[in-house]
Amino acid sequence: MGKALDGVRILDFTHVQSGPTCTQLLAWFGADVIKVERAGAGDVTREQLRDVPDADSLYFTMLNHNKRSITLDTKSAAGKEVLERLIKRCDVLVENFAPGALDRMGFTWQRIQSLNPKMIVASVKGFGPGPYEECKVYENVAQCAGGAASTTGFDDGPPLVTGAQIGDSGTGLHLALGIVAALYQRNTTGRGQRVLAAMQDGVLNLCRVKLRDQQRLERTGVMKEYPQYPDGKFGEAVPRAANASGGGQPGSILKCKGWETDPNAYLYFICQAPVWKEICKVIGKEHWVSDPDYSTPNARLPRLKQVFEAIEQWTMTKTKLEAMAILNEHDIPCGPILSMKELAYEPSLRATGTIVEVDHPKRGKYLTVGNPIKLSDSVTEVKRSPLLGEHTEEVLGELGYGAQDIAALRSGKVI
Ligand code: CAO
Repeated sequence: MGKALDGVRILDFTHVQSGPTCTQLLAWFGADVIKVERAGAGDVTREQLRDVPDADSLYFTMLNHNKRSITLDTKSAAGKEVLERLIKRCDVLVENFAPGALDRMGFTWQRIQSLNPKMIVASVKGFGPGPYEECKVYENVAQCAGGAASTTGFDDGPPLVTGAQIGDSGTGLHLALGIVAALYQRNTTGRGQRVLAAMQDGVLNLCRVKLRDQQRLERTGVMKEYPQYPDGKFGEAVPRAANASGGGQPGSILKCKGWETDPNAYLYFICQAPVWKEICKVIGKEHWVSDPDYSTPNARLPRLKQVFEAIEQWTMTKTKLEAMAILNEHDIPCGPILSMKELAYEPSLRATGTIVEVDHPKRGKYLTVGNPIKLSDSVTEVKRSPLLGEHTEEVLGELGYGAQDIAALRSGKVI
């Protein structure tokens, strides 16, 4: 069976995390992704956070599966010529350089269009047009500038960044969707277009519910599902909500058996209104079903602290997985706090290809996260990341360069 993006050629000028996340997804769906790297160095992440001497780091390998790698000095005259041929042959150019780098290389949008009017040029930048557009941006800068940090953490503590890479990988996901949409539109227009995913915009999109809350706060001055209600104070901006649920059903993280020694012996408990009766039964508070102070969601809002304290008295008598099994029998939504160790060895994630073991010639076997998006007719097979320049000769051959030309490029340090 073919793959969804068979025949799509991607000129991959990405590095670090945000851009590589995007092109890895496209490669998993079957696109031919040609990663262009500087000879001798390559993507800076090849050597960042190394755990095996002289082998590509997990940082690099886990973001660059299913790609081909060529080395090319795109600032040299001969390198620019190779790049021109690549632009003419590819469908999409993806880049996440600092602002202006592609222009400085001599490849403006106008120039690329004149070389290949069908080409889609997709970019990750830190900020969209405006006062900060020239700034370089990394993950946590985006989390702070996109509203995530100011709304994450405990009320009495500083802003917090989250381990989920919503700035980098999140924006890579947004960009991938933009590219697929532009490819689809090209079927009718016959033309390429530019696709921009700014990291600030991507994070803000993922923090959409907090902009919802900002407007609710401005209108009513209070948000009853936040931990600041009823005893604390609300200011002018959405406060940090600790572990309160961001939706219409209150929730909280509760201790489970073993919490004193196990930092992950916790469970997220959602106090979903339709199963209130079952919750009361499970925790032994049947009288709350008819008690007017607790029987309705609105009555419970000022008493959420007491409600969750009572539920926690029960969860502390069970391990997180025991509690989950019992709660699921009653259709009560909950989530165990799973550690990376537990996820790495979870058999069901291995069975679905969400966690995959990959073999690498220099570093041996390692685990990675496979394609989280499953297409029934385009199944992802995760292939190891390329060594630096592993496919240079193969790709140059496809571009029409003969053995002598390639030798000349090599001796001139262009590749
Ligand atoms: N041959 C020759 N030169 C090359 C090349 C190649 N194959 N590949 C890259 N270069 C050059 C670029 O042209 C650029 O040169 P100039 O500065 O002279 O124009 C230079 O290498 C460095 O590129 P850069 O500015 O993108 O890299 P940096 O390390 O200084 O900055 C980063 C890194 C991530 C801060 C910046 O790229 C950025 O802000 N990107 C956009 C936002 C983004 O994606 N951030 C997420 C990164 S993941 O946390």
